[in-house]
Amino acid sequence: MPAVGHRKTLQEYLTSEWQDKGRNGGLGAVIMAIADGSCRVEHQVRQASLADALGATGEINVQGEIVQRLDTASSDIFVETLSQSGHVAAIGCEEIERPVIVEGDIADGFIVLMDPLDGSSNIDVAVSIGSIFGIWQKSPGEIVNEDSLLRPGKDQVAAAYVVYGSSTVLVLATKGNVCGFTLDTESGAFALTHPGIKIPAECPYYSTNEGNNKVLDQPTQKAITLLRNKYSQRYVGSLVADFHRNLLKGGIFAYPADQNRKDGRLRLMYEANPLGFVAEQAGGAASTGYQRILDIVPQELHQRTPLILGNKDVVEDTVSVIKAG
Ligand code: AHM
Ligand code: MG
Repeated sequence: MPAVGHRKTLQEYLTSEWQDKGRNGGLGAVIMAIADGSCRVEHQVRQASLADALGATGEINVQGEIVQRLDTASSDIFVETLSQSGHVAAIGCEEIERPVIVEGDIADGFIVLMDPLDGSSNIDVAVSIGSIFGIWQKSPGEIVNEDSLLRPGKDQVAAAYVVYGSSTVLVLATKGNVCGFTLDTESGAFALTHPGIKIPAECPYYSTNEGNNKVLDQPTQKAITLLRNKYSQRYVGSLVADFHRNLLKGGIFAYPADQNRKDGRLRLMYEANPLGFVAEQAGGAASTGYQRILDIVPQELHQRTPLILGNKDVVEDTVSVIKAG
């Protein structure tokens, strides 16, 4: 008997919970395409070392970063499952320079922006990594082109991420609701294990790359010093894993701009927007230090942003220190 037992599977959850709320069936198909893709990615991640599938491809991506073989494999898998869902009109991907415009007449189509495998530096060393997705709905009759992907994060209809850790968990956020589903590797089904996620009021942790401290400006150094003096540090170096822990346990993640990364390190469309949406729906907040992440009107697909993410009051305090200068 599968470990899923009495728990609702993701498929059952989408059918029962979403139908009542009159949600468009297309969004459920997009979520199942993400779930199906992540099962395949999970398998590749677990088997990669045995299959000699680790290491770099030798290519540099549009971000100027070394492409890992699993980055490419994950990107290919999700482009395939999302394209075949019949409800995705366009896909933007951290690993692909130009958007994938899906052919065919998709009336109630969605636009998905994704980081197919987040945590590049941890891929080869068996440390938690993940996949991140932001989902927007196109207007009925809208002809989708490359510019159609440049939508602010506040217009997302849903966001999701999958963490491939000691267990594989898919977290799904829609307006006012965040739920987590754990993969039962025997049956291949995700089962509801974390209903109604809210970031705890307590904030035990801060997560930042302390090695960057010396290149931060003075106000940001001051803000990080305050976090350091108050909270315990936890930093995996995979945004998905750091965020997932802070979402469930309470915490703040900060990757600010610095002298070497004037626009920050992380990507607005693939990382900050989806996780900012999840955080807000769970009662948290996401900011650049000066502006709410979800209010940013994107100028280009691969743009970077500073990111301060997590418990609302701690994000607000940190932002006020940075703004005070
Ligand atoms: P990636 O999408 O290429 O993996 O890069 C993003 C990752 C995040 O997961 C993580 O928060 C950050 O880069 C870590 O950066 P650093 O090694 O500079 O601390
Ligand atoms: Mg990433």
